[in-house]
Amino acid sequence: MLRLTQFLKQKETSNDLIELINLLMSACKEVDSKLQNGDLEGILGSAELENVQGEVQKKLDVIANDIVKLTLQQSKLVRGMASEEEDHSVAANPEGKYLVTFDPLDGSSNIDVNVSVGTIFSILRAPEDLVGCNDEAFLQAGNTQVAAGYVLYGPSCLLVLTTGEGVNIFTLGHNGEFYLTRENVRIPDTTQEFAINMSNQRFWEQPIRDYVDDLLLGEEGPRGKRYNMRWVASMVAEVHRILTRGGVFMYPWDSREPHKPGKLRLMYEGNPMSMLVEQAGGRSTNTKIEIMNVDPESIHERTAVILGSREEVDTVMDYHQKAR
Ligand code: AHM
Ligand code: MG
Repeated sequence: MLRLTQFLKQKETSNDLIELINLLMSACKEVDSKLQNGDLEGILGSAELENVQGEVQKKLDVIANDIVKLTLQQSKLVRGMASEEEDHSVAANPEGKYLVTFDPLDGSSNIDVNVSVGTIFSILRAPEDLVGCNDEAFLQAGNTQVAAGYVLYGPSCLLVLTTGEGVNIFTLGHNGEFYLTRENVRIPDTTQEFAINMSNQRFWEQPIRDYVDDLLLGEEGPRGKRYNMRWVASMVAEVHRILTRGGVFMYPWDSREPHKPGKLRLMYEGNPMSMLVEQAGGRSTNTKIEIMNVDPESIHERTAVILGSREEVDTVMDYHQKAR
């Protein structure tokens, strides 16, 4: 079986990018080991702190953020980073050529119930004329990402990675090495499975309500087939299921906090997941345009997210277009 570095070398990935991905993986392995110890280290539960987005942080949100941040700060390659758990971008090496955005522990409401969580990351180039590091430097559309991926801390610890030439999956062995276990993953174009938090139904816009209503009608409805539903409340687990067997994931805008365009964040959730999904032949949209074409205005910008099997996402878009 090919090791991560061997595989990336075969694909002629640059040495710098290989070094950065390996560095990120060294941080993720540390996060994995913390998660495995859980209560043995007394690190479950709330940190009783709030992040910049007003969300209560778990102890492990803070620990994972510190691990990834301190690891990346050691690298000569990293100019700076933007994290879900940091108010502003954090500078690293003033000469570094890459910017990294990350959600250190996505799906963290699942930590205390021992359900899968993950680290999501996106790698961007530092702009040529950038002096030092600032938040504006990160405001690049998702279609400029150099690489993106996530590490899923589940029954196996997996790296799901794209460097812009398809999506590949690596499994962490007991020897601390990631091995290539699935090459060139493709999302089926059609599906009979959807993922959405149904408890928000009354807050959705009409097109999403109509679309989901029609799915629920099954064989008797306009879609003419029966749909299954899953909701883990952990985007990494959800996207991983879709990469594995197809499906559509939706976290649409809703009227609970009408001034926000959605719950999920563009720079370290929407964009990297969209790159993975599109590289695997799927589609990802905010219901208006493809997510990776959005010009970001702030590092913690929110977005509606509809992603997954291409034909199903097309159908969701049809419901929106008909309503316009
Ligand atoms: P987090 O980054 O604070 O964990 O929030 C993001 C998570 C996603 O992983 C998941 O899709 C969503 O929030 C679940 O939200 P909800 O609890 O509203 O269903
Ligand atoms: Mg998250």
